[in-house]
This record gives sequence, structure tokens and C-alpha cells, in this order.
Amino acid sequence: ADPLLQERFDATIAGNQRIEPRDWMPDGYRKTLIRQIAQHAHSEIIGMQPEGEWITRAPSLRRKAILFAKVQDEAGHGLYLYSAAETLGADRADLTERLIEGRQKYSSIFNYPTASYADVGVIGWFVDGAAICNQVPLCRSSYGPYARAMVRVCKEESFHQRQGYELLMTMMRGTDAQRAMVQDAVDRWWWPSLMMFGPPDGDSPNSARSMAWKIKRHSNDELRQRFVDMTVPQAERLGVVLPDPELRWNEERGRHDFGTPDWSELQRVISGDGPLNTERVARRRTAHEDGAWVREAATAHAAKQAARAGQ
Ligand code: FAQ
Repeated sequence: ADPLLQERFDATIAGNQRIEPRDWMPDGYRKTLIRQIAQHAHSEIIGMQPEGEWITRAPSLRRKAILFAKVQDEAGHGLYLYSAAETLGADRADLTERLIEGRQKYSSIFNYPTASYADVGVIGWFVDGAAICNQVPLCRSSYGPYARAMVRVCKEESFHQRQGYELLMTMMRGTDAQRAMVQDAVDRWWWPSLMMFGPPDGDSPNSARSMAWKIKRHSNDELRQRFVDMTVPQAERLGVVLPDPELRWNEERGRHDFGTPDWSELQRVISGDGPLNTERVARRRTAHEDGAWVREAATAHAAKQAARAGQ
């Protein structure tokens, strides 16, 4: 690389300025961003499925309208993120192929089943809560289009988290059976939610470089800790027990101590062997194939418009 270009890139990063699509950037920086942004986009799109399954079974019109809005927001997030990846030279059709062929990852969390309507609430509370912890710092990520996409995404995630918590509050005011459903969902989602932040820092091969480039602003363990500290008082308020006997306030650190997630489970789920990996990807593949006629029609329409404009 031209040393002057590298120098300018380094100075931009050091000065907390933004790298923009037309700026020179090292190949590794571009590749890392495409990897992370594509995985993030895929997560939003696959992430529509666990809750989407409950749209036809929502307990009231109000809950149905809320859930519709949330799942549509996730589709929107996926689309902003694919657009951000395109500014780096990635091709959207190619990214989708990689996802449905299992060559590109998406978040482990979306491979778990949703057993009851309480799961919709707990996903909002935990999964969107974890997404907020992870993504608020990404609003200061060094790559402009990614950072700007995160601003709107985070605002919508806050609404998602609140709707989940409000749903759970309502269920906790209900019957014993409803309270048991909430506790059961909390028990099943707690550890997988902690795994969303990625492997522990010592086993996170990408972290050091991504942090030096200011793509990531905090380590996986730091963000996991923030999530625990944020969630514990919310659990108390709600009246549920987080399923970790080692969870307690550490006066000296001013933070919570907590147990160790089963990292072998995370590795299994990431490598494709989670409870619903096959079903999630198959559903995405079917949706993509069923949508072929829409893409063909849109392409034919665009070609006609272009021909007309050229006349
Ligand atoms: N699942 O070296 P690191 C949402 C992979 S929120 C699957 O630490 P890195 C909102 C990692 O890719 C969820 N794979 O990697 C929503 C890497 O593999 P590679 C999406 C994981 O990138 C809510 C390898 O392990 N959010 O969608 C996971 O520095 C409700 C080694 O890991 C984002 O994507 C995992 N949990 O840090 C939607 C946020 N953890 O690529 C619907 C942006 C790690 O080398 C409903 N991404 N891996 O083959 C990030 O912040 C980072 O990419 C991390 C991983 C923190 C996820």
C-alpha cells in the first residue's frame, strides 16, 4: 500500500474521524467490516423467524400489531446493513447465497426455539437488550455507513426491548401459570443471551484487530458484563430469578460476578449444530427461492424503464 494512504487512514482512526466508502482502506479492514456487517444483517433477517412464528398466535390484536411492527423493523435493519455492506463492494445476492449455503454466520441466539408467548417477551427483554449493549458503541464505529445505520437501529431496538419488558410485566401480573411461563422462558434464554456477545476475550481471534481499527469499541467480556449489570435490577423489578447460582453483587468491583456460560454449546451452535440451525436456514432458502419471481419482475421492469429513458 502507498505509505501516504496508510498514514492518512491511521490518522483518521487515531483522530476518531470516520472512514467513508470512497476513502482508501487496508484490505483487512474492508474484509473484517464485510464479515461483521454481513453477519449482522443475516442475524436481523434470520432473527425474524423465532418471533415471526407467533404472529398468527398473538393473544390479542394489540399484541399482534406490536409484534408485526417489531418483526418488520428487523427486516428493515437487515436491509440497512446489507446496504452498508454494499458500500464496501460486497454484492447483496452473493451475501444471501453465502447465508443459505451455510458459508456465512449469523447470531447463535436465533437457533433456539420459541416455546410460548412469554418467549416473545423474553427475546425483547434479553436479546434486544443484548443487541443494545452491543450496538450503542457501534454508533461510534470507525466506518461511517455502519455507524450511521446503527443510530436508527438502536432507537428501534429500544422500543423492542420496552415492548418485551412490558409484555412480561403484564404476564407477571396475571395467573400463576403465566408467571411460570415467564420464569421458564427466562431459564431457557439467559445463557444463550450471554453467548450472543461472542467467545471470552482470550478466545476471540478478531477482537484485538477490530478494536485497534475502532470497528469494535469494547471487548466481548466487557459488553457481556454491562448486559448483566443492566439486567439484574430489571429481573428483580419483574420478580423473576436469573438461573445462575453464582450471580451476586461484587462490592469491590462495583459490578456483578456471574457464572461461566457453556462455551462448548456456543461453539456447537456457531458451527451449525444448534437446536434449529437447519430449520432456520432452510426457511430462509425457501423464502429466497419463492421470491425469485419478484426479483425477475423487478429486473425486467428496471430494464424497460432504462430502455425507455434511453429512447
Ligand atoms: N453467534 O473473534 P470473535 C440482532 C463468531 S443482535 C455466531 O469474538 P467478532 C437484533 C464470530 O463471527 C445479533 N457467531 O468475533 C435482533 C467469529 O467467526 P468468524 C447480531 C459468533 O466479530 C434482536 C468467531 O465466532 N448482532 O440481530 C458469535 O470480533 C431480536 C470468533 O468470535 C451483531 O452481529 C455468536 N454469538 O465478535 C434481531 C452485532 N459470537 O467471522 C431480531 C455486530 C462470535 O471469524 C430479534 N457484531 N461469533 O468466522 C459484533 O459485534 C461481533 O461480530 C461479535 C463477535 C461480538 C458478535
